[in-house]
Amino acid sequence: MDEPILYSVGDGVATITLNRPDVLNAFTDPMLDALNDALAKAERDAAVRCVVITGAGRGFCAGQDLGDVKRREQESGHAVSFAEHLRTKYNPIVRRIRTMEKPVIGAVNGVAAGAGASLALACDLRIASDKASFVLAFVKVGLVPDSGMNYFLVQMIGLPRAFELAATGGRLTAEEALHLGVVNRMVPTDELQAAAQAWAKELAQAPTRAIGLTKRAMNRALVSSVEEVLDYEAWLQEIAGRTADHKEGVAAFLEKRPPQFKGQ
Ligand code: LHQ
Repeated sequence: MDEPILYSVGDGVATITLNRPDVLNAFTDPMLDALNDALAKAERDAAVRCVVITGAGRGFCAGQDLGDVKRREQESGHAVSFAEHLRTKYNPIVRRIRTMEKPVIGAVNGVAAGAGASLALACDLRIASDKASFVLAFVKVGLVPDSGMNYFLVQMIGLPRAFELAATGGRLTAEEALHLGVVNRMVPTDELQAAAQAWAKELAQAPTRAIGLTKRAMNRALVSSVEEVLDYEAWLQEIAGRTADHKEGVAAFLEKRPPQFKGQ
């Protein structure tokens, strides 16, 4: 059987591919576990300085595999606890992406629906194929947006638009998502993987510690006062100022040469 998650590393970039293309990479439990393991591996590996998450085939991810939930309920004779499922399977993935001190790029190759759209929005950056779309599918099956969707989408596009999409199960095309700032870049489908890898490689050569600390700063800023942010920035800058990459950046500037950052 094909692995539900593929993992490869090259040029400082870990590429994680959701790999159930026949069902648009809908999530099963083994796949969620494998995704969490792959993210943990990328997080731990100092040679990995940027992560790309993408999908095999024509879809990015269609969210929870609805057939799988039904099968499990039939087999066990009782309802699956969605709260437990989210707390043990989905939330740790979202949390890991948000707290990992390396940039994570979502290379959205096609439709991202339900929790698959949440996964895309949890990434730090998104590059989308012009054929990609984001579908707030939850309400179509009588569910609430989950896996961080309520947080990310409201942050990105504001409450009125986010609520309308969630309440109607609406779809954002790649072009609309680009216009609204939900995706950073949009490219033709056949250029997506090369463009995502080129971007990731560039980020993998940047000062990784500073990027990781920036991620911490911005995560915190979303839930803090200006006063708290100012203080936290000072603290983080103390850490960044002691890194080898800071010293290298300054030396390279003064010597008028390109810097060689090592992620340390
Ligand atoms: C699928 C799926 C799928 C199984 C496409 N499952 N097979 C929920 C519950 C519990 C806890 C955790 O959190 C969640 C959060 C969620 O994620 S809820 C939302 C779950 N996802 C959905 O409701 C999306 C369902 N899929 C769709 O609405 C459409 O497939 C989209 C809009 C994604 C794509 O439409 P099309 O491009 O027209 O493709 P398609 O519908 O023909 O799908 C292709 C195949 O993939 C098809 O199989 P088949 O054997 O007919 O070729 C679908 O059945 C299968 N598939 N999504 N979630």
